[in-house]
Amino acid sequence: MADGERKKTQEVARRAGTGGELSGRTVLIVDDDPAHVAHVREGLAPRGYVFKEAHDGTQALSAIRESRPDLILMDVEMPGLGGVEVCRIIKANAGEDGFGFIPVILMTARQAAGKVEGLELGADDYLVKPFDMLELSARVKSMLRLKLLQDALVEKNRELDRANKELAKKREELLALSRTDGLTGLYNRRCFEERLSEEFARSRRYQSPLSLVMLDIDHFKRINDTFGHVFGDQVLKAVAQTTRARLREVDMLARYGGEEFIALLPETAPQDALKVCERVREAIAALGVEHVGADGRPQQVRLTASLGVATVPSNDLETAEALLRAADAGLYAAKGAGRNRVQQ
Ligand code: GH3
Ligand code: MG
Ligand code: MG
Ligand code: MG
Ligand code: MG
Repeated sequence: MADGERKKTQEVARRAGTGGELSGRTVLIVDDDPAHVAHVREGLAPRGYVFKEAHDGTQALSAIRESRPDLILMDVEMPGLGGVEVCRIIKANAGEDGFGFIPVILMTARQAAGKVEGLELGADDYLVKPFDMLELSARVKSMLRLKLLQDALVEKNRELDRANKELAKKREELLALSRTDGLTGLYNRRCFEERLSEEFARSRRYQSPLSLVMLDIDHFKRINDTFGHVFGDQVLKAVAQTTRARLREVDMLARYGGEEFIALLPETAPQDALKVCERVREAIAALGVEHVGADGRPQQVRLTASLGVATVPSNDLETAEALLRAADAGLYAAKGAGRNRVQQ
């Protein structure tokens, strides 16, 4: 029910001296006999509930859908859809995406017939007409208390669910953060090393080629010294982006250290790895990173990088460390041979 309506009813009940957390709760009375509905309403009136009425099972179902009552008082014998059948439908839809838990008190003129069946189907209580109004009132009260407790539990569960989801998200974010290099957004060295040992093992098992590339920016110290550290950082980002764009999705690129990058190329034989490295080298050499000087004039700063590459399986590379060392040796040789080149 609408908050406004509930407040108003609570206020009325408070003034009438009934008050309490139960006033303003919605009670749906279902009976094909209007006189009986009126009788029940009258009997419960001092409690300050909000009443809804239905006069057959079908009406009852639409009233439930519309007003989500906190309690249903329902006649068993009605033309068409009977109370027991409606009860069955309510209880079959008691899930969170259905009606939720709504207590049902069945009312019937019959003595024992239908009583057991109704309770078996999930009716929460049972009254035989004609009943004592004080007893009805007391049972309604206790059922509503149950409903309130149940609602609180459901709400608590939802809160827990939300908190759990939030935690899982945070965990994911932290995990991603722990794998990422803050400046370039590439994987960091630790993450790379984990992946290297996995890929190395896989390459071993399936005898599939695995290439490892080490890339180091040439004379990076000069760039820093000439244009400043902040600009140097921009260059690192540009190199990271350019290199990443030249690799395949399955290749892993990481920042290995200051101005050193490292790439893992699964299923890549020496000749293909060379081609990839050449492509990367050319792209970096063609890159111009814009620097705006103190005089406000922009300038395209050019740079180059050297690359070393090694591939397994190979007779003399028995471990992932050996593969790393071989690529590093290639890089060292590329530097020695004049930089801006690839060495296998
Ligand atoms: P070489 O061609 O032999 O590689 O020369 P180099 O100047 O690139 O090599 P060196 O190892 O002498 O210098 C690397 C420089 O990279 C020194 C260091 O200050 C700088 N550097 C390392 N990490 C960062 C960083 O995160 N940002 C910036 N701007 N500079 C960095
Ligand atoms: Mg009836
Ligand atoms: Mg160095
Ligand atoms: Mg360098
Ligand atoms: Mg270096």
